[in-house]
Amino acid sequence: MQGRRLAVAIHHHKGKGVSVRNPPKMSFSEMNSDGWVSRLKADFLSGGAIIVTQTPANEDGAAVLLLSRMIGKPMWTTVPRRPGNADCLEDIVHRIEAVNTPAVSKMGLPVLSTTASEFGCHTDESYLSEPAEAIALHCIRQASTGGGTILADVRDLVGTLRVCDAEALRGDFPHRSGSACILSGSNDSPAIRYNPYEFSRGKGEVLSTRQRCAMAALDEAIGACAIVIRLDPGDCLILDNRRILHGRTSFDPSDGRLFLRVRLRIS
Ligand SMILES: O=C(O)CCC(=O)C(=O)O
Ligand SMILES: [Fe+2]
Repeated sequence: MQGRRLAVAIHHHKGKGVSVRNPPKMSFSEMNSDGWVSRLKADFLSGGAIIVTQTPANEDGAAVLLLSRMIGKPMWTTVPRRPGNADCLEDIVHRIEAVNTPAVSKMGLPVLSTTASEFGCHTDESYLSEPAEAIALHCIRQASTGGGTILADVRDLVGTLRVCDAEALRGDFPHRSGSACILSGSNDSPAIRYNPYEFSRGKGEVLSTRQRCAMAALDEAIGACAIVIRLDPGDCLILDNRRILHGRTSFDPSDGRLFLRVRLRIS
């Protein structure tokens, strides 16, 4: 995207969303205790985010798949193949790491999850007719500095946006494979699909001035509400992709940062 800064100012611990600021944590090692799985589901559904700590940090993807299946149905999606993917249990576990030759999207831009660059707040698959409903991000290796996980709750964003901008975001925005509204749902239970990189380009279609202003207001609201948490190896973050935007700060590519990602359907 051109001329616009992403995640301008990240305020640590300033967001209003209690849930996203401090996602509930559960330990993988206690999985066999009574009610663990029901609590995992209930806490995930109420807060939109949960962290499972002490998840075995193996590259094979077995642990993140096990947790994902407790929440929903892992989805197979086409992502550019990258070195190492063959080592994953299944094609549905994606490696997120900086590689020497980043993958290139159909639009000719680097796929950010294969780079060490900042990846501004977004929801995954914003350009599909049915984006993933949840995603699991499992930290296998973390960077020494940077690589922080940026989170923003759509409920906080709606509380910050002017009504006219929120209204505009409920209109149709062109993206890579069609068009979709950015905001949906009721004011009490709003949903979002947003990727600034996707929605600022559309498929060659031009956004109206009103739409561009509304997106700028959304980016500003994200900058004001987003928080950064640091995931450590063994932490598996599970997010409601309709409610919690995520991103990550840049990091040193030589650090070998590796996350595994699974996308899920939960309904
Ligand atoms: O690197 C991360 O922590 C997140 C990457 C991401 O959001 C993605 O690949 O969709
Ligand atoms: Fe993502």
